[in-house]
Amino acid sequence: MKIPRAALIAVLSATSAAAFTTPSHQLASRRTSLASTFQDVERNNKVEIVEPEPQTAAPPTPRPVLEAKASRKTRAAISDMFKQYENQSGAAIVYSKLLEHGVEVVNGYSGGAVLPLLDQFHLDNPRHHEAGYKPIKWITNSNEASAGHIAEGYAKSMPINGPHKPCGVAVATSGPGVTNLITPLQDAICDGVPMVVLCGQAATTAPEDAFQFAPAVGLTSPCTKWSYQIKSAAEIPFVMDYAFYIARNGRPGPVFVDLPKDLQNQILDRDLIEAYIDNSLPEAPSDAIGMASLKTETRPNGELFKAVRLGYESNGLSFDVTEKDGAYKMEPFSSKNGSFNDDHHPTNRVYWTSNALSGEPEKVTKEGDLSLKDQVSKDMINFIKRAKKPVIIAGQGCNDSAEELMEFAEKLQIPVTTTLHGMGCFDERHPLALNMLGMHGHPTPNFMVQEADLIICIGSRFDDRITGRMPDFVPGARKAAELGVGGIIHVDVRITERAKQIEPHFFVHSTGKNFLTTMNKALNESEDLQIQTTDWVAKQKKLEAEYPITIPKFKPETYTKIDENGNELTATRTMMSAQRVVQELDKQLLAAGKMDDAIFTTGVGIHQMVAAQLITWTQPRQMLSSGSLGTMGVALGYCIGAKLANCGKITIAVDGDGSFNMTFTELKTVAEQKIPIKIMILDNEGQMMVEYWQRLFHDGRYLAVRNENPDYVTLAKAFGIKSVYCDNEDDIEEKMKEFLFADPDEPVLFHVRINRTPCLPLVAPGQPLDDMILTDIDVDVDQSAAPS
Ligand SMILES: Cc1ncc(C[n+]2csc(CCOP(=O)(O)OP(=O)(O)O)c2C)c(N)n1
Ligand SMILES: [Mg+2]
Repeated sequence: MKIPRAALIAVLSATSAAAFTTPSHQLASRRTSLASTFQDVERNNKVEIVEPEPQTAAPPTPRPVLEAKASRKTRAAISDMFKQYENQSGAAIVYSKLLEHGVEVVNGYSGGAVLPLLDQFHLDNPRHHEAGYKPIKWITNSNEASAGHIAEGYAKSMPINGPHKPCGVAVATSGPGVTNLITPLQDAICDGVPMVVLCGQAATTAPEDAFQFAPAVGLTSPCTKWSYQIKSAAEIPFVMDYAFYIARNGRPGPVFVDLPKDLQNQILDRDLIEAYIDNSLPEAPSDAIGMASLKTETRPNGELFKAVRLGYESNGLSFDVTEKDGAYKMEPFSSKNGSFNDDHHPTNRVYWTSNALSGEPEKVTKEGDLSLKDQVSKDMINFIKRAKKPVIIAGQGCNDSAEELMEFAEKLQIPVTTTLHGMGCFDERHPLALNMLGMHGHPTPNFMVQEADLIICIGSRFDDRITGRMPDFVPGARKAAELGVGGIIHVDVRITERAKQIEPHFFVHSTGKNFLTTMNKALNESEDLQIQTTDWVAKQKKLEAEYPITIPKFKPETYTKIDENGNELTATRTMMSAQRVVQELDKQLLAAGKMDDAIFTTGVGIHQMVAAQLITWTQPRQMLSSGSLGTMGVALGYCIGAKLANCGKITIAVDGDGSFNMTFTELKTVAEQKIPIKIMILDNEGQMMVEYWQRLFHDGRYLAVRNENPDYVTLAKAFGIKSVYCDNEDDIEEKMKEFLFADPDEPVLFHVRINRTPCLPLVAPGQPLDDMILTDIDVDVDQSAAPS
C-alpha cells in the first residue's frame, strides 16, 4: 500500500493533536486505538511513504488518498450529527433517541443503577418543559419480567402501518433487574419479537463484585440479537440507532443495552465528541475498541466511501450517515458480506436444488432473481401451477401480507394452513382455510400436509412442533419429488433458514410479501391458468366433516356448596371443558361482529392450544402466545402490552390457572393504570398439559401438576378489579356476555372453573404429523419418546 506523505502526515497529526484534548477517562481506549492503528501498519507491513512524481496526464487518485478523503468526510458528517446531542448527558441522549425512534410507552422498574435514565421520564424533568412533543409514557410494573412481557405484547401487536416498525421497550436496573429480564429476552429471541431492553449497570470504575453488578452482556448475549455495554456517552447515538435497527429488521428480535451509571451521567461535550471521532472510530471493524468503526465500501456507481460499521466485527452492518434538512439519519447500506448482512437485507434470490427430498445422487443447483423475467422464478411459478395437491404453510412471515396471501390462494385454489404465529393471516372463515397444523393442530391440515404433492412454506421455519418426526414429514411431497412433479418451496427472510430443517427445491430469500406479490403478478399475466385442485379441495371438505375438533361435554352433577350465611346446600351444575368455554367465547365475539377487533393472549398449556384450535382467527397478529419458548405466565403481560398498543381493540387474556399463578402480581399494574383488559382464567386446578403427558408417558403418576388455587374473585377484589365467576354450563352464556361486553372501559377478571380435559388431537412427541391421538381413551404410546 502506498500512502502519499502529505496524507499520512495529515492522518497522524490529527490523531496526535486529539490527544491533547482527550479527557483522562478516554486515554485507555485511545491507547488501544493507536495501538491497533500501528498494528495494522505492522501487519500489512507494506506502508511506504512516497513522494508524488510529476506527471503530465492527471493520474488516477491512489486508493489510500481516496480512503483518507472519504474517512475525513464521514468523520465530519458524524461530527455534525453529534451537534444535536452536545452537552446532553448519556441518559438524556438515550431518551432523545427513544423519542426519535417513535417510542410512546416504556415499561420498567426502578433501581439505583438506572436512576439517571429513570429521571428522564419524570414529567417534572426540565426537558419536558419544552413544548412540541409528547413525553414517553412511563409505566411501573410489579417486576422486570412483567415489564419485558408487556414490551413483547406491545411489539407483537403494535399496528404495522405506522411511521415506525413495531418495537417494545423495557427499562430496569442492574443485577437482579437484568436477571429478571432473561425470560422475556429468551422468549423474544425465540419468537422473533422486536424489543430494546435498557438496563443500568454499576459504574465503569466499580469492581466486578460491586453491589448489584451482574455480567449483563454475558448473561444476555445468548438470548439477544445484540447485547452491548456502552463505553462512552459518545457511543449512545450509534448504539441506540443500531439497537432499534437490529431489533426491527431481518428476523426481528430483542437487543440489550447496558448503561453504566457513570456514563448515563457523562456529559457529551465537544471535547468528548472530538476525542471519540478522532480516536475511537478505527478505520476497520474491531470489537476491541467499541461498536462503531469505519469501513470502506463502494456505492453502485463505483464511488468509494467510508460507511459507519456498527455492531460486532463479524456480525456488524454498514450504514451511511445522511443529512436531510438538518436531520441526520443512519441509513443501512448493504455490503453483501456474509450471512448476517444477508439476514438483514434479503437478496430476493431464488435458489433451486434439483434433488431436494428425492435423494437422487446427482445434485444440480441454479439460482436467479425473484422476478417475472428470471428463468429460475419462471420455473418456480410453473412448479406451483402444475401442483394438484398443494398446501400453503403460512407462518409469521405472512403477517404483513394477508391480502396478498388471500389473492394467491384464491387464484390457484390452494388450501392454507397456519402456524401458531401466523394465525389470522388467512381468515379462517374462508373455505380454503385449513386452520392450525402441528402437534395440537386440526386433523385436516395435518393429513393434507402429509399427502400434499407441493408444500409452499412462507415465513415459517419448519419447527418440530409443525413437522412431527422429520424423516416421516411430507411423504406425499417426497414421492412427488421422486417423480419430478412436486416438492417444497420455502420462502424466508433469513438465508440461514435455507435447508436448515429440510432441503427445499426452491428457496426464496425474500419476504413473504415480495414473494406473494411477484407470484400474483405472474399469475395475473399467465394466460394458461387452470385450477388443478378441485378434487383436492373436495377432499379437504370431506376430511373436515369427518375429523372435527370435538368439544368434551359433561353430565349434570349434584354437589354441596356453602352459601353466604355459611349454610351447606346441595345444588346441581354441569361442569365444562376448556373447549366448551372457548367455544362460547368465540361464538359471542363472532355474533357481536367483534372478532376482527379482538386480540387474544394466552399462557402455555391446554388452554392455549384449545384457544388456538377453537377461536376463529380472522386477523393477523391477533393471537399472542409464547410459541417457541412456551413461557407460562406471559398472558397477562402480553395482554397489557396489546392494550397499550391497541387502545381501540378488545384485548382478552385466555389464561390457565398454573400460568396465571406465575405472574398475577401484574394485576397491580392493571389496577393502577386502569387498563381495561379482559382476563379469563380457565381454572382446572392443575397443569393439565403436563398431567396428560404424565398419564401417557408415566402411567398416571401425577406429580407437580395439581394446584390449590386462591379464590381468584377475592384476589381480583384485593386489587379493586371487577370479577365474574362461572362453574356451570347453564350460566356460561350470560356470564361470558357480562365478562366481554358489560364494562368495555374497565378491567374484568373472569374465573371459570372447568374440568380437566386434554387438548386433542395430539401428535405424540417423535411421531409423524398424521399419527394423531384423536380421542381421549387410553392409547398405546411409545413411552420412550421423551416429551420436551
Ligand atoms: C415457565 C414454564 N414452566 C414450566 C413449563 C412446562 N409446562 C408447560 S404447560 C404446563 C402446564 C400449564 O398449566 P396451566 O397454565 O394451568 O395450563 P393448562 O394446561 O392447565 O390449561 C407446564 C407446567 C412451561 N411451559 N413454562
Ligand atoms: Mg390449569
